[in-house]
Amino acid sequence: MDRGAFLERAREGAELIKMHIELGHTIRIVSHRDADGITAGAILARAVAREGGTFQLSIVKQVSEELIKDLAAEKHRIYVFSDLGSGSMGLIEKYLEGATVVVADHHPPERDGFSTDSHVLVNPVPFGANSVRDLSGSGVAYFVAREMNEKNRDLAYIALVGAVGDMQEIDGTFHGMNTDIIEDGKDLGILEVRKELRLFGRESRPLRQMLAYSTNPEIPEVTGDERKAIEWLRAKGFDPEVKYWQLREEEKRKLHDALVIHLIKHGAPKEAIDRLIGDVVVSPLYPEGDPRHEAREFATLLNATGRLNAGTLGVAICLGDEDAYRRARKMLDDYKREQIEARKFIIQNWSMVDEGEHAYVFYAGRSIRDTLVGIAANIAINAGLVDPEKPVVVLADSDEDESLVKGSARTTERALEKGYHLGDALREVAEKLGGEGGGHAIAAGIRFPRDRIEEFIRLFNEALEKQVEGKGSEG
Ligand SMILES: [Mn+2]
Repeated sequence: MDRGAFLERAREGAELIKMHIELGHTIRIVSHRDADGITAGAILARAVAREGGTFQLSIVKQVSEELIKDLAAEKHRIYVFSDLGSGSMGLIEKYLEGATVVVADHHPPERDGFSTDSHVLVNPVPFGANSVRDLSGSGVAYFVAREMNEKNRDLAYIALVGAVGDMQEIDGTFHGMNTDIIEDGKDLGILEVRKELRLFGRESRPLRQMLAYSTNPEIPEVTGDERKAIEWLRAKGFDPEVKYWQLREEEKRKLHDALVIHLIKHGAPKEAIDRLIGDVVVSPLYPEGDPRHEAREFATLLNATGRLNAGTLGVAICLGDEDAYRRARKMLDDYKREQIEARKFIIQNWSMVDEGEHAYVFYAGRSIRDTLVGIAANIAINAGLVDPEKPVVVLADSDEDESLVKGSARTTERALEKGYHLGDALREVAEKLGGEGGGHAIAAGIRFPRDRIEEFIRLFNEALEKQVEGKGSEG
């Protein structure tokens, strides 16, 4: 890729942001809610603050026409989008015409650039980069920040956390401009790239879990079975309770060798073996054993805050806020506990379910949080409580509005073959019940008045019946 031309573009974006800071305008930052977007937002926020500017930041799931209209109504002079925006250039031009806009993103853009000077697309793809491995959204934000001020090189580790969150090093090595960020970070002594075991849990999981939960690659006869992981580790002379970071260098090598031999013996593909040991980014800014010490664990933590609609808490963590970190950890622990309790509740109370011709409907009242109904529906399927050819809906009282219930429908590929489309069915039913619904064929959601659950059960079964009949008449 043409790094020089890309950096020139990053400088244009940086100059615009600095100009508005000097004019005293609030920099309106909008970023994506995954780890890449959260780190990108944090990098831009830090860069603005460093110049003495003020910012307002939102972490969002996606860009929609609604969002851009709302942003336009805020009447800011400058908007900065990170890790998103490249697919919404037309909408941005339409609604944010009079404002300055910088899009710092890595997704393939609608066009190679904007048509006005006040809008700048900073994106490495038109310069020949591969969007999935050469640079992430946080990396683009990093280069904009670095063009604003050389001091922002101290954000290199955060930028790489975003890159790892987007799995830019999925084949085991960093590529493209990600390697430039690594060099910056090494120069400053704030990060290190080691050739290590790339399985999740280097800092926080005992080896038995690190191996048993390994899915990329899978370890034959070990993945998915903690007891076997313990046996395997003991047989090779390792303490299953120890964490990877606690191993001495020669112990790490011994573990790598044993795993490679195990994979070869079980006929694992060469790519799986190559991926096992590779680039692992760690930072001395955090103590060993802290999830923030290693980029993948850090990224996983940030992803979780995003999914729990607490992306700005993730941003605060990136900015070094210890209190935000403690709050996020507690939130995740609570969330995990709630998931375990939801699982227990649904298994113990499954007899309350309404089983119709085409669907199971389970009303959990307040016993399951409304944010967990999708997970609960999956639990019912995966725990074998249901016929896998029949869709499942779990309903719970809405946290926000007592008069409503929220529901999620889930099913299996096998059931879809009968002609079901859960999103279409829930949209249709929601219209009749005065609610809102829709989604994918296999997973969908709905919200409607709580006093209409009986009707919902009837209408949903009818809607699915129609879909099956429709399918039958096609053939
Ligand atoms: Mn991204």
